[in-house]
Amino acid sequence: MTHQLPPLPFDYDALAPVLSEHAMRLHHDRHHRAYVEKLNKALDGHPELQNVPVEQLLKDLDGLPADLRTPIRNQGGGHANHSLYWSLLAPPDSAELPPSLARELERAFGEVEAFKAKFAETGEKLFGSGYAWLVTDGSRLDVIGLPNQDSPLSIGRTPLLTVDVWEHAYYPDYENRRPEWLQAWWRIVNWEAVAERLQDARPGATAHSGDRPASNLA
Ligand code: MN3
Repeated sequence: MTHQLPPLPFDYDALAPVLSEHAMRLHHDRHHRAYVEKLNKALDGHPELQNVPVEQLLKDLDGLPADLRTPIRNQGGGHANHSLYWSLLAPPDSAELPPSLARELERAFGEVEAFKAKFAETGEKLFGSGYAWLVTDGSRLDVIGLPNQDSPLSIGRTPLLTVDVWEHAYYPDYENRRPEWLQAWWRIVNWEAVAERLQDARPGATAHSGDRPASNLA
């Protein structure tokens, strides 16, 4: 049993012109695949952990065998973060912000535009590679930046929305213009998926207790 690269939930060209087919093939088929392969390699010597969802492993890095902590954090994080990321994207201008989610964002950040400004600024200012995140601890919403492939799950937060600001995520289409990428990116956010995740992250939610497994364990 090994982790599998999940197919994109849309066609490779579905996000154009925000992201080109070329950029999506590179990002999914090369970068995401590499994380999955390295994750499986790291788990080679630990058959007892091969069936554990990667999100589960990320929630307790300190509880892992010492030789697995760094590979799970980096490669496991890379797999979980990309799987989540794809699920939060949709064809340009196809998704509307559900009123319920808009209200939650207003409650936390004053207004939706203030949330967007904080999120974009967090992505712009993140030095090097990483992601900007909208997270919850079960009650309040927060925007944070995390470096590399670090997952909010490892610090006890449930991720609701994220944008990849590794150069590989935007360089083919935007070169070094990260702010331009972060501006265009709003057009491909799958707001329904974000609202669903928030719903599931609430205490007492029945369907899921927070995150969803990214890994195909079949
Ligand atoms: Mn990436």
